[in-house]
Amino acid sequence: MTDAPQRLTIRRPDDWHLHIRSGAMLRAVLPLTARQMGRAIIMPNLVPPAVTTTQAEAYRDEILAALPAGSRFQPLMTAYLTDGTDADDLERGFRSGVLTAVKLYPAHATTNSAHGVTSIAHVVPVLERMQAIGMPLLVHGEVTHADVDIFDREAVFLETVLTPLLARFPRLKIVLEHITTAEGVDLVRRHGPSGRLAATITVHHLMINRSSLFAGGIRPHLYCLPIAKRESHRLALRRAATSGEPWFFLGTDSAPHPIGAKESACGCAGIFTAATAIELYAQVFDEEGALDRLEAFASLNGPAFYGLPPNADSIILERGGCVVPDVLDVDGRNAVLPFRSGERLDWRLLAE
Ligand code: OTD
Ligand code: ZN
Ligand code: ZN
Repeated sequence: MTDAPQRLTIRRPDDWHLHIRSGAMLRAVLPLTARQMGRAIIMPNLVPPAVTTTQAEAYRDEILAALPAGSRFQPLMTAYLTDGTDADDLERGFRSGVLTAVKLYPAHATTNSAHGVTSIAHVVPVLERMQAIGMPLLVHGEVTHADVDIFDREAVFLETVLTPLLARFPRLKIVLEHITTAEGVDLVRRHGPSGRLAATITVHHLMINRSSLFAGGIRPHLYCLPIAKRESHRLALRRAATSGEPWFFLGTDSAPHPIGAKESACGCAGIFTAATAIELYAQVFDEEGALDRLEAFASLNGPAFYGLPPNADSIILERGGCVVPDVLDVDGRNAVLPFRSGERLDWRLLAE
């Protein structure tokens, strides 16, 4: 115990998968991420979704206007792929620096994904263009057919959609977002070395399994998509995240909803981890005896995959802990419940 590090200095991390919404919710949640992360890939599943370069640019301007004074946080924008997406528009957005990537949601796979792609066949010309210009495709990897069990949706997607996609587009850069299964880990390991496939891993999927959703009663705040899987999958994800392999990196998928929308007869999917994201990841890496690999996962692997430099500055984490805020007020009427609300964590991010 005596040689356990008390302090950890790492390059400033980035969040390669984040939902921050718009309006009052954006203004409430954004400062929490901006305090920790240098950059974040901003998910486009607004209502209505950000589909075009112009819409992504307007959303970026709203985010920049909501940043605390002096913040150097950089939002990296994505466009929501639809059956009707215009390849010329995406290319313009990518070349002008407005767009970093394109997001593929199978129609109805998750919150606000009704406009998603109904079949890969409909977007072949767009994917060909992205492959040609080196624009990454970010994938929500679940099939949505009602006859596929919710716990099997990722594994079936890997087999029936992603594997053919990898074969059809051998040079397209793909990020399999928020992986939740051992099968996902295996596929990324298989294709990671060629530089065309990587995965983000959320901290909640490193911390909870499907039994956690029903521990002592139904736990709506632990409901997210893809849904947490059984314990063996959680352990495979922990081994992957802490392995140091460059094709796994940090993406919280922090997805805030008002408490009333979660605690409902039909509660929304999404877990809000942004308030203490890096502290939660640090705890997992510490538990796995892998604190020396946190920096690669949180701060180096993501930029390398996206072809960006790591952040120039650093953060300091200190053992001794912090308490997760109880609730986050949004606008006096709505509030969000952070993951592990009110609980003590082992690490604390030092203020600048
Ligand atoms: N999953 N909730 C949301 C998105 C993600 O699939 C996702 O990326 C959301 O609320 O936007 C969720 O459970
Ligand atoms: Zn998703
Ligand atoms: Zn997401």
